[in-house]
Amino acid sequence: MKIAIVCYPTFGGSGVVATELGIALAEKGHEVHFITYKQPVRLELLHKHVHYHEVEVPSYPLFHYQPYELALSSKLVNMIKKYDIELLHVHYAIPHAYAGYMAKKMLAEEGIFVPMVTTLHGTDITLVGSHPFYKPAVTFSINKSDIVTSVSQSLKEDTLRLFDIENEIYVVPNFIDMSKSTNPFTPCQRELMADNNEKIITHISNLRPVKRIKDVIEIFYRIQKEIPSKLIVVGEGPDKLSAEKLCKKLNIEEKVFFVGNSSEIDKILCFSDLFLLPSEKESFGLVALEAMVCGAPVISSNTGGLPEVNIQGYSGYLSDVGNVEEMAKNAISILKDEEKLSRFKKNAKEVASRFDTKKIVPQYEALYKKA
Ligand code: GMT
Repeated sequence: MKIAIVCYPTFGGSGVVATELGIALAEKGHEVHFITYKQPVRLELLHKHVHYHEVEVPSYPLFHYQPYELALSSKLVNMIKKYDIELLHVHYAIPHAYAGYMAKKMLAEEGIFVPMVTTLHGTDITLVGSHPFYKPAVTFSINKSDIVTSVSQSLKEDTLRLFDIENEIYVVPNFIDMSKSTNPFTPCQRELMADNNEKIITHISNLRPVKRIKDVIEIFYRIQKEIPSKLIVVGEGPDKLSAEKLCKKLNIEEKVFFVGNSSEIDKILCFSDLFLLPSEKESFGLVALEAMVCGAPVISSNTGGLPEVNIQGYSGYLSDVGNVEEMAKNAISILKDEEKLSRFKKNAKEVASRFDTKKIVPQYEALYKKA
């Protein structure tokens, strides 16, 4: 099948899922065309079935806001015609589903029918999409999609609660390539970050308020009082500065490394003993799955789709949002007991295997056929 994928090219989870899906589809023989404003961070164009088309938005002084949706829908029309694309899969409703629908309508005028699959990822529904400024357009574009998917049961329920949805929503969970977890080419250079007697705790996110980075620091502060340990924070975002200040205030700056964005998180996760994700909201928590596949148990909040990914008392522990005392207590209970730690590491990998690419990608293919 010839498939066009529209996504955000940045470090966000939706872009990562879209990119990994495109790569997996190409490996299965589909012809995949990524259409976005920058080459997605995890996309290497070293595959004969993978193509990338950049959306350019020429700036004009009259425009206070550059019309990206307009440029995207025009690009979609041109690429769909040029490459005889048979299916359009848009990730993140805003503005991709809206632009995709406009492209569909323009193509229909020329007698070309292209079905559109829209995947809802989380913040497009729970944070941004439900705002009154966007809600009518988001409702419209979800209802006009030929197939709608959500990355968790929890996100499906949120969507049905927040919007007037007439379409069926299919739950297709995020996925992970299990073969990467046994990649012998990933060196586990633990000694670069910590001494032998220290545990390594990791957090990865875009450091936005929804990730509650302050809680990450508070949890680690409590852990390091009892267990010799280091914290690695991966990512860039608006809350980085205040998190650094908090580390200074708590006198733990020497034990916390802010390493910025990374496209090689598997190299960091391979030596992580524990992963922290105390988010305010999380439709799925792809990063928790990425940690689990590398054998890191997860201490998370119990919000949104996280209980569908992190299994209480098995792959980690879940607590109410903001309950840093309990999160720290649970983290310590795993880290101080070597037998428990290795059991939880094994369990984390086992749970991750339930979300293997091989099990999930066929679900998307079946929906493409239906569309
Ligand atoms: O986590 C973010 O803020 C980025 C955001 C995105 O759309 O890129 O992530 C959302 O989509 C991910 C992939 O489906 C999910 O794993 C994340 O849980 C979800 N984030 C939130 O719901 C806050």
